[in-house]
Amino acid sequence: MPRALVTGITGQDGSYLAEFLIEKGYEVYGLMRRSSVVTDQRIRHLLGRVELLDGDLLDEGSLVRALRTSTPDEVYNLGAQSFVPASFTAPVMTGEFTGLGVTRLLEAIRLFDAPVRFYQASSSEMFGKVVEVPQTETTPFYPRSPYGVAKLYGHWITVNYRESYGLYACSGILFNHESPRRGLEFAPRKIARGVARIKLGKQKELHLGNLEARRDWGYAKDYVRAMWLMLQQDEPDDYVVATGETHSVGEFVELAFRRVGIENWRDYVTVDTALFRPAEVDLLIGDPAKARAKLNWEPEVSFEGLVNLMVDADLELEAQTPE
Ligand code: NDP
Ligand code: GDR
Repeated sequence: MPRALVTGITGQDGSYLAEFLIEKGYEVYGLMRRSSVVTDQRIRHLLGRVELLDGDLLDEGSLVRALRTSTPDEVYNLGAQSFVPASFTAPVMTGEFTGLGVTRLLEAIRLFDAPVRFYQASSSEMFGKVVEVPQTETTPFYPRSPYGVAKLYGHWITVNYRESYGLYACSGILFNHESPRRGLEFAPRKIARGVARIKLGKQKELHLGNLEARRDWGYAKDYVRAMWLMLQQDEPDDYVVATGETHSVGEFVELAFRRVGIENWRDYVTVDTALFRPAEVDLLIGDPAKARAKLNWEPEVSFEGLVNLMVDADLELEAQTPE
């Protein structure tokens, strides 16, 4: 039975990846940091099928212990401070979690001295103020937030450990991916939930920031499959994972309202400049040709399919939740 250790198992991707690996017959271990509040909502249905280990990307010793307990074949480093606006208000902490955290884990793996395969959750935010359209594995980086800068460090330290120590280490440059399990503060989930609540009469309007920004949005379940595929190849490498389509935040809003039968969506949306970022990423669109050719990976859910499934899920959830 192959064994995997997943950091960030309580997050959106961690929960889908854990499900995917269990289905593949893996013994799954998840690193979970202590909290005074409950953080296992996304993996509660998996309790008993995943082994949860106490640990924190800030604490090297806890990473060493997690490796010793799990003796993994594969390590997926999904843990991070992943919300871009929070990185502007907490840039140093973001650097610690999202940047240096990668080195702590890589160093723990190097000293553990076993043939572990490593996946790093890198991000299209590294392309930031894009210098090439669409973005590929060879597009130069230009991050626009402390988060993007921290992820860039995580990307290069992964490449460096591969080249310096021969570690099987891959950096997956994943573009935005969403699901009903997405955190409430990210734009697509905020929109899906807001639209559902407006439809049900629980909310009057939706406050959003920049509606012009464009993203390449996919479905999280499709993207965790790509993570796993990267670790099954003969040689470690870096891959862009994207749909190859770009849409504006405004388009996401329009489709979401349409899903619940509301066409005059502008009547319900207020643009709040307080939600604008100090530096914005205006346009992202990835070219997944390498992932398609080498990993045989294809996204299965379209942009409209994603909007619809997210709105439908939030409608169902909100209908069951008393105010
Ligand atoms: P989430 O924000 O949903 O999950 C982040 C996870 O990291 C949570 O489990 C969180 O734990 C954990 N975490 C945070 N800080 C620490 C720490 N110090 N030590 C250990 N664990 C920690 O992110 P996603 O699931 O959406 O993303 C997964 C990864 O992929 C992240 O690294 C993200 O930056 C990256 N990424 C995401 C993309 C996306 O579109 N979703 C695109 C590209 C990259 P807790 O529950 O305790 O907060
Ligand atoms: P992003 O995702 O920053 O791309 O990072 P997010 O959904 O937060 O923003 C996408 C775009 O929408 C605009 N926007 C708003 N964003 C939020 N959060 N809230 C709003 O009200 C709002 N209104 C407009 C933003 O300005 C932005 O342009 C996500 C994260 O998951 C990262 O961890 C990951 O690395 C990247 O995707 C790829």
